[in-house]
Amino acid sequence: MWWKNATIYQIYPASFRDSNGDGIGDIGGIHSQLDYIQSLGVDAIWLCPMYDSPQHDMGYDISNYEAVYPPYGSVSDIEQLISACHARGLRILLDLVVNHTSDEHAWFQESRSSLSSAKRDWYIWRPARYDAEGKRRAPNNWRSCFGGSAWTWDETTGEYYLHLFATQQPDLNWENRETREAIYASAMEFWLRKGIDGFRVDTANTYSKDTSFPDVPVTDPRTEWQYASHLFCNGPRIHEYLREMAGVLRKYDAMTVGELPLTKDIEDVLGYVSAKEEKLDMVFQFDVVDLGTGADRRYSVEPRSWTLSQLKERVRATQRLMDGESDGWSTAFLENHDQARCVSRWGCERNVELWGQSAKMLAMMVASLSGTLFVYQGQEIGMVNAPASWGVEEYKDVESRNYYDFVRQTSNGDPVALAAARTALQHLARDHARLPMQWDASPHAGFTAPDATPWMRAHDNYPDVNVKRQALDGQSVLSFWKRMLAVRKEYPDVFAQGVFANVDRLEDDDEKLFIFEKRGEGRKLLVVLNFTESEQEAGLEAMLGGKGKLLLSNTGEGESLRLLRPYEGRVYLV
Ligand code: ISL
Ligand code: CA
Repeated sequence: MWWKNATIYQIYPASFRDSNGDGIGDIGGIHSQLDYIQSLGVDAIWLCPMYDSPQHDMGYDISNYEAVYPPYGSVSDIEQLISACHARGLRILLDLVVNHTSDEHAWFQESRSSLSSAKRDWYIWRPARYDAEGKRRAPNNWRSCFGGSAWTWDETTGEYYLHLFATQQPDLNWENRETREAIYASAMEFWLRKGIDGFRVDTANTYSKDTSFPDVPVTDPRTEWQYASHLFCNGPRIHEYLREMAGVLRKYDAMTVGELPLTKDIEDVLGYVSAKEEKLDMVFQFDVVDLGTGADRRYSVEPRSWTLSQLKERVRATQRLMDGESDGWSTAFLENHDQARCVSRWGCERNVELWGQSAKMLAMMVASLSGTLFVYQGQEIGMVNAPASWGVEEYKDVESRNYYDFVRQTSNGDPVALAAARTALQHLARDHARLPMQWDASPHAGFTAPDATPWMRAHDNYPDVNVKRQALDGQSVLSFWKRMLAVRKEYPDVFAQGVFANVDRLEDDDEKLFIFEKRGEGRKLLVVLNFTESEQEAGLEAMLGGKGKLLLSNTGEGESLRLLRPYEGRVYLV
């Protein structure tokens, strides 16, 4: 199983590299950077959706599974990319988005055309309810993940369709066998036959819903639409569907990593990833990336609403899958295309020193965890969130825009509420991950042609933070990531497969230091991380007892067993 000790590099096609100067990244751009990608020491790439799409949700709204979004390139460009990757020994994963399609997909067009359409039942249609005044109401009070009702009224046939995400993302009806078979053929086998190595499976726990579609209790009186995710995640038939899907994947020996929002208990997670279940090979749990987000609404929260002890607890929760008693497999990641940058969330941007130190320390943390490691484009050079000075118009994501509009409406445009919303977006929005990749100090960070207008503005810091500059600097964040990945590869029993344990030392250190062990075969790692801007007592002498070998450090300094510098991190082999 190649993926167990692997590191997978995630690419967001729109923002990685533009090869033809139209301001939008493309497949040609990815192809042209395979040397760079390989130089990181990764084993595989995962491409976010590159399928044809009207881009209401950046390609997670697919209008044709068997075509490529023309600005990105063609099916043949992907075929060439697959061969080029394989020729270098890199594997390639695509994104599988089959909870919903775009409303422009031919299946939905046909489904919505009439009540008697052959594909009517391929989506989830329900009649209206009518209240006491005879006013038309949605079938229930569920809120979509992007805000507003999860149902949209369709004039043509006078019914509502369900969409857990944007209005333009109608949910497929997995209850229908014919629909499932069409999904397997079009979204999966079409690409598996071309030799891809697997899929990242979007919202892998939402295909089965409670088909009685009950109302949920009102938790937010400001609106009619209520949080209902617990009713559409982990539904009654989800395990049956995933097992069926795994049967298709098995024919091609393809791997899967499923996205698993809102599955919290380890027993439930194991239901998806335990090897004997034969469903998904691994999943992305949300424990860590959800920390510090609003409980009911993700952006209804102050910046940095988290504590280090909570972070430790959540890391531990994802690592429990690897403790030897379960037959599951885990993933380690701090970023993806839906998350703000990890340095801005968990590290420090106060000055260049602390930025670099904390970017490396976070790299050390995540790359020392067990499971398959995922690195998101730009993470390897310590890219940070868009600056606080940028106006809200720079935020293009459907979720950001909907949230800001929601606050505007419910607060009647109150400037204080809007300022808080903007602050929250600056801290947590999905947009931050979608800024152009910073290649060099030329205009637009070298992402596109100098005279082009990139689809999102390049970060102001690109003259300082970019690949070209860091590649020449042995002490850069990029150089550190390369070293880190090489060392991880050298000791897979402790890094990718070790058994994690928090080391609790002094009570009052709890919110300052994160110390953990990874037990492997007759040896262990000791990872020591200072999450503060000041020096801390390390007390390493007692912990190491003269036995540890320093594998990695994120400072250029000599090692002191007594003191840890701000955001210093070390990995010892004991
Ligand atoms: O991004 C989130 C919160 O801001 C998540 O709740 C996210 O909506 C959820 O993880 C599902 O994400 C996936 O499916 C979405 C798409 O917008 C995301 O980009 C994708 O990763 C709908 O297809
Ligand atoms: Ca382009």
